[in-house]
Amino acid sequence: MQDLDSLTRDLLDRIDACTDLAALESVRVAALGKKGQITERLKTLGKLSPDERRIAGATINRVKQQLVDAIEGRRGSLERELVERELLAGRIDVTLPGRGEGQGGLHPVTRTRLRMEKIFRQAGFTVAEGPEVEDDFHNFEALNIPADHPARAMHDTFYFPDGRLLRTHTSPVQIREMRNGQMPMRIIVPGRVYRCDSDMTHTPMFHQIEGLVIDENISFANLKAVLAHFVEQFFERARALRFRPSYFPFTEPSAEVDIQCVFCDGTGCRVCKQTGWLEVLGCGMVHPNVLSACGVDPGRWQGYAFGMGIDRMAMLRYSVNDLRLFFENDLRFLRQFNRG
Ligand code: 2U9
Repeated sequence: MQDLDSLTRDLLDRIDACTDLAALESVRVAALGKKGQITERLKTLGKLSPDERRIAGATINRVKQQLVDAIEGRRGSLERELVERELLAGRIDVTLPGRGEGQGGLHPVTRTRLRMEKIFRQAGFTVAEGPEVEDDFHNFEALNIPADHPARAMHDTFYFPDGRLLRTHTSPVQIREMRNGQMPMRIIVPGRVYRCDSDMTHTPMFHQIEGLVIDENISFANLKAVLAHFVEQFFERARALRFRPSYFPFTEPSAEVDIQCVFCDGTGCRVCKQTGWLEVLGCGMVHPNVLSACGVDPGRWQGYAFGMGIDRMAMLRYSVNDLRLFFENDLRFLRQFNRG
């Protein structure tokens, strides 16, 4: 058994010399694995006499236990060293500044809508809202839009199978307000509207704001004053307005309104195509048929109405030359609008 003693010492030395867990595992396999040196010795016990086997067996098993204990002890200290090394390497520097939470912000179209609402509120308007899914009566019929009008065609309006539709303007909200509300009335209606249209300058969903004022003795002069005030407030500067005769089924007379170009002050540039004017609004005096459809007596009450695209006004305010940028939700684009 002399060589078992030196084998044991040799194995214990190798265990002590291990500097990592992988090396320790290979010593364990070499000693106690299926073909390990100690395991091989246990296999030879069968060749001995019962007396010799008892003594030799006890000795080898004692050595085996000694090695198991030594390996476990070494494994424990190697694992502790590893944890300590990792803690030291990954030490938390509590003096570092925090990473901070990125702050969200309002979409430029929302900012523009809120700006417009504020200006009109200060001018005595209240904000009204209504459903985006509408019926034929509120979206067309009551607005004096006849059954054969092109706006009613499938290629201009999104219809549901049951005949309802996605509103093509916010005007049905004014119809609902007039049929339920009290006169006089002074409202603006912002919201999403839908048209079956998609190209450089049109998206299937866009945002509109419309205004409606109904009172006694209302004239086109009141309309001009309110629009001039709005444009001055919105662009932070008085701008010349130009009214061009136009046609809408729900207003008579009707006009399209141009403002002096906000980029060149009317001298002519790329944005206004050298005309000095930008078309921004539609408006007119509410058609008597529309008042009648809402149970409002056209003999007593008159009104004016106007409408404009919020997205278009946001493009002018922020000098954005492609409408689609507002709908792609690219954070690199949107982050530019959240600086105060
Ligand atoms: C009622 C009566 C009249 C709303 C009006 C316009 C003119 C108009 C367009 C501007 C650009 C829509 O976003 S746009 O494409 N709108 O030109 N809208 S008058 O007239 C009404 C509304 C409701 C009861």
